[in-house]
Amino acid sequence: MITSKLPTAIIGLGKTGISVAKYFKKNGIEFMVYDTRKDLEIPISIKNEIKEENIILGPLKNKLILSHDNFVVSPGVCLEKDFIENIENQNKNIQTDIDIFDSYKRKNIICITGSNGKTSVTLILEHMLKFLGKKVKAGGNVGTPVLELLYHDYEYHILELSSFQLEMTKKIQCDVSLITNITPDHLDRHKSFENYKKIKHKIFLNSNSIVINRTDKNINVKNASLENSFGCDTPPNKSSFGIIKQDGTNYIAKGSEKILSENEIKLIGGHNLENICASLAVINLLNLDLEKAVNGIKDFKSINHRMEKFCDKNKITWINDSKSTNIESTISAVKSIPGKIILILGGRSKTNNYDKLQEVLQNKPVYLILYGECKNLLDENIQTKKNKILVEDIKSAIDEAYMIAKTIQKSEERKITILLSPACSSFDMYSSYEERGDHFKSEVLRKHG
Ligand code: UMA
Repeated sequence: MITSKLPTAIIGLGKTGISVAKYFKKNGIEFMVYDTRKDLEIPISIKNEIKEENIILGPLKNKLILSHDNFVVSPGVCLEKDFIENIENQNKNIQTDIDIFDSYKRKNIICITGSNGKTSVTLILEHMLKFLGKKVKAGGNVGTPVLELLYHDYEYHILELSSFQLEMTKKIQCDVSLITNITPDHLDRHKSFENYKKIKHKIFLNSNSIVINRTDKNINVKNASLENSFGCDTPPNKSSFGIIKQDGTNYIAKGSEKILSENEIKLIGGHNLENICASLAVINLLNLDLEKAVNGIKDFKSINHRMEKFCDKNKITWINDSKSTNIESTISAVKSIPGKIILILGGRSKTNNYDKLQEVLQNKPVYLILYGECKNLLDENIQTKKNKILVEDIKSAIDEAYMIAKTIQKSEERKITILLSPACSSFDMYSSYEERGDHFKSEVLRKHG
């Protein structure tokens, strides 16, 4: 609990900052909000929660540290090293909304992180728990700030935690924690892959039990048990989850027992079989009804912005995978689609190394449409056998993709998939991958739906 005569500083006036301000107001804690964006338009919706004179816009100055004892930092704000050191050297407290949530010692907390698949596992698990009749809510990176969960009496709390959220969070006490996988991401902020891995592993520090992806060498836990582990391989023991292939069909298996065929689920892609395995490992650890959870997943259709098949007309399937903001995620999206693909890539690049993606694309019948800030970088770094087209924005990408699809169909008469799986962040043109995905969907549906 925060106790100080000075107001607490909330840094960042986005979803997180607003939820912290709302929480402080409810609890009678004085606060000031800082946002580094000078020209930020203050949303009208928060004017009742935060007085305008309590909001300070512009670069964070070291002298503001004198005015506060406590700082709550939003995940998207990357504080300068010397600013953090100054706070710590003066024995002041810096924390996150996750730390405040942690202080409530709620029951049944499941924490999930990973470079890819963390939102999918979070939502699959939430769906399974609801199917089992539990009062459950997912929060954190998935969209609902964690403090919002405190206003309800949930039986289970699922927290999706990004590396941005874990970086400044102390130790989160939870019942189960899970890392889906670790591949390099957000290195511009975290500086090195080693540091990024370390931040991800913080999720295990105060957890009663852990679920690991046994096939991922970047997940390293001393003496980790393979029980309740998951992976894309055959399960090594009777309480772990994995995939068994038989007569050309993939099955999710617990030990040697096949419990779900890939043909029984509506989610697209091999990576989703792994995501289901991870979720089932958690259900198993919580001693809940596994058989019923397996049945529950059969009617789970898709996840917004993650391999979301939203339009299927005139033999053209449109898939929104705007959530794929890194190479690994785009690779698994491309691998999971049979047949011809028109792939829309672009946005703000997070890397200069596209070798792995190029390798996969070379072996698939893929037409590329490159858009946005990094289209030339992508053009220089990815060579494909089929056409490559460079356009300015998503609207033009849709027009070009449709024209290519129609031209292919004239000569070949077959089904084609148009996939937005950008492998880059959305920040060149949008405020989030959600906004990018929504724009893509609305444009496609307006013209071709
Ligand atoms: N801001 C600054 N200085 C900065 C950066 C941001 O003042 O250097 C301000 C912005 O002007 C803005 C506010 O901080 O007003 C935004 O705060 P934020 O970037 O922390 O974003 P929130 O709106 O609070 O949303 C955050 C997560 N965003 C990020 O981590 C970037 C959301 O994850 C999360 O859903 C939400 O909290 C609720 O917990 C989104 C995300 O993009 C989905 N996550 C990244 C990802 O998935 O790759 C990590």
